[in-house]
Amino acid sequence: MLLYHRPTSGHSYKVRLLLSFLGIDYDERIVKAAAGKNIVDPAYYDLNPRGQIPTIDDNGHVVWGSTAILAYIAARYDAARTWLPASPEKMAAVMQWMELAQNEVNGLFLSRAIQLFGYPGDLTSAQRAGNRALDILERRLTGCRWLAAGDGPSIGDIACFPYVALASDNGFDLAARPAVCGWIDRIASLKGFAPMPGMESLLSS
Ligand SMILES: N[C@@H](CCC(=O)N[C@@H](CS)C(=O)NCC(=O)O)C(=O)O
Repeated sequence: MLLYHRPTSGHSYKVRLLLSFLGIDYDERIVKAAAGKNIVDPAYYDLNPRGQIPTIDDNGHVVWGSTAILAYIAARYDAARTWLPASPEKMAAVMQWMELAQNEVNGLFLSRAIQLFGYPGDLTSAQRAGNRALDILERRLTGCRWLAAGDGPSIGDIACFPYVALASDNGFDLAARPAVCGWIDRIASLKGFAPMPGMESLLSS
């Protein structure tokens, strides 16, 4: 498998984290960025029409976007189907949290990207969405160990994890959300966990 990504990209890190949990080796192509935009060869748009990362090429089968890639890898390579259960009810429960990851949690991404990487955007509305994401997660995780089924981690947890775990870097108050902090620690203690840049402290906590 070939992964197009950048080490500082949290969306790409979701894919790297699942591959790490599953123990799957991959090759990589680093896509460089300037002022919040990927510097991409025009041919890259044949792989990913949005010109974004992540994208994977799995033996000639191309998938773009972290949600689709996580679902593809879990369905194809996790024989036990723990990361994306096959039952319609459990699969839907996981996909609900993937939806949160692409909506409210994306406010955490945008806040970070605007402040640290010069992305264009409305910081106030990104922060509002980010705080809403943290409040929704805090409510869910008060009394639940994992986002979806409750009996183990899923790609829903992975999809929400990166920008939540990095949120205190750019002004969000994680200490006020103890259930979210406990969930971050639970993910960081799973076998195969590997941090992205900015998360190294999780290894020692
Ligand atoms: N919804 C997409 C978002 C991907 C995304 O925004 N990637 C960023 C890097 S973290 C990117 O490629 N930004 C550069 C650009 O949009 O040109 C996903 O989940 O894969």
